Amino acid sequence: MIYTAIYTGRDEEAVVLTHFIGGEPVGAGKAFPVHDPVTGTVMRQVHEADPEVVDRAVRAAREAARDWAALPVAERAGWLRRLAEGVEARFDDLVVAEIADTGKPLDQTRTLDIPRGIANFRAFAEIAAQRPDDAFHLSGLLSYTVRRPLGVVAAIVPWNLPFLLMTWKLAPALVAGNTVVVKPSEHTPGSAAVFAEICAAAGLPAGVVNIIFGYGSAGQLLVEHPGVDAVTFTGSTRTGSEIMRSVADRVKPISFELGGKNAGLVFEDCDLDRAVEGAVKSVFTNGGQVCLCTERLYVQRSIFEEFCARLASRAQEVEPQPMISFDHREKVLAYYALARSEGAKVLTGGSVPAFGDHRDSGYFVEPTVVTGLSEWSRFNREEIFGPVCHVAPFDSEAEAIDLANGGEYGLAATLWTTSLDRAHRVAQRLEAGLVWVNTWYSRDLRTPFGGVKLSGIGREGGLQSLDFYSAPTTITIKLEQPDA
Ligand code: 6OD
Repeated sequence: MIYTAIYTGRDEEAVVLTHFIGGEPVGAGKAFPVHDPVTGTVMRQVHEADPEVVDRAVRAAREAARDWAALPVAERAGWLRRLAEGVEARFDDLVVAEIADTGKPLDQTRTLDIPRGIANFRAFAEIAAQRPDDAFHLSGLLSYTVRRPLGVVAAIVPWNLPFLLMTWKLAPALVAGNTVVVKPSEHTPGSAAVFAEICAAAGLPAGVVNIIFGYGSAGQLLVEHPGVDAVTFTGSTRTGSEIMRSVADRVKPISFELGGKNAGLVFEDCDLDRAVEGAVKSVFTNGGQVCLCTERLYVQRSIFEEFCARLASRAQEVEPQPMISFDHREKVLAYYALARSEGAKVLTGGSVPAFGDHRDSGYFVEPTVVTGLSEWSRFNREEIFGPVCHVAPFDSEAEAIDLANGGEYGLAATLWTTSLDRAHRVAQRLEAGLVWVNTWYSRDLRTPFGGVKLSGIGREGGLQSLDFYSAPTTITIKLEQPDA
C-alpha cells in the first residue's frame, strides 16, 4: 500500500512514485511532476527512467523469460486469474488512482476502465487455455505448429484509458509466455503503480511484469533496447511511425493501434432518439479522448437540421471533462479556433467552460458541435482527440460511404439505420478496422481490434493478440508409407 497516500491526498512531498523492476520498487532517476487535470496543480512526483533504469528493467524481464515461457499455458492462465482477483481486491484504489491522473468521471471509471482490466485478464486466460494447435496432413507428411513466445515485450501505454489499455496488452503477452516491460504515459502512472503492488502481493514471479515511468524519451530507450523483442503501442500515428523507424534495424515485430478520424453515418431510416444518444456517447465519452470517438458525422439531408439541433442541445447537457494536460487543451482549443477561421458554424461550445470554482484552473474545454466545413478542411482531416465533431449532410448511400472513407485514417466507423440490408451493405464497404451498427464501443474481447491506413498495423484481441505475442514453429514429419 505504499503508494496509496499520494493517490488519495496531496502528499506530494512524502513519496516519489517508483518503478517496479524484478518484483521490487526501484526509486532511481530524477523526479518529474504529474498535474491534476481538474485543477492544473502538481499532484505528485514520479521517478523518470534513465538509460540505466531501462536497462535494469529489460534485464529483469530477460532473466524471468525462460522460466515463465516454460510454464504450461494453464499455469500462466492461472496467474492471469489471480491478477484479476488482485485487481478486484484493489478496485477502489485503482479507481482513485485513475481519476487522480485523468479527471475521468467516477461512473465511467467504475463501470468501464477498471472492470475492463479484470475482463482482459479473465478473457485471455480462457482464450489461451482453450486454443487448439494446428495440424496438417499431406501425402505422407504430418505438419503441426507449436507457438513460442517472442521473449521480452515492450508495452507503451497511452494516457486516455491507462488501466484498460495496459491490461489489454499485458494479459495476452503474459499468457502467451512473454515477460513485459510496461511504460505508461507520463501523465498517468497511478493505476500502473497500484498494479505493481497487485503483482507483488499476488507473488507473481519477479521480472515477469516490470513497470517503468517517464516521458516518450524513456519509451524510446525501451523500444530500442536490444533486449526487447517486440513492441505493442497505442497512441498517435506520429509516435507510431517514430517507433517503427527506431525498431527497423532489428526488425522487431510491432503491433500499433494509432489515431482515428472516425465517421458516423446517420441514415434517415434510423431510430433518431437512439442515433442522437449514440452520437452523444461516441463524440463525448472520456472528453472525446478515445481513439474510437466519432469526429465526423454525416447525416442524411432529410433529417440533418433536426439531428443537428438535437445533438447541439444534448451537447449542452454533457458534463465537461478535462483534457489530460495543459498542452492537449491548447491543441484542442487551437482546433476550435481553426474551425472558426476555416468558416465553420459553431452550433454549440467552442470555448472554455467557466465553473466559478477550482476547476477554472484545470484543463477543461466545452463539448462542441460545428458544421459548414469542407471535407478538405484541416479540421475535418486531422485527429483532434477532444469533445468535438463536425456534422455534414449527405444525399445518397453511395455518397455517405465515400465521405466516410475519405481521409487517411481507418480505425472505426458507426452506422445508424434500422435497415438490416443497408447495415450489412454499408458496413462491408467501409474502410475501417471496426464498424459498429446502432451502437458504439461495444466490445467482444475475442474479436480482432485495430485499424487500416494511418490507424495502425496488426490486430489485437482474441487469437490475434495471441498470434502477435508468439511465433509459430512448423514441425513436419515424413511418415513412412507401408509397402502396398
Ligand atoms: O477497448 C479496447 O480494447 C481498446 N483497445 C481501446 C482502444 C482505445 C483507444 O483509444
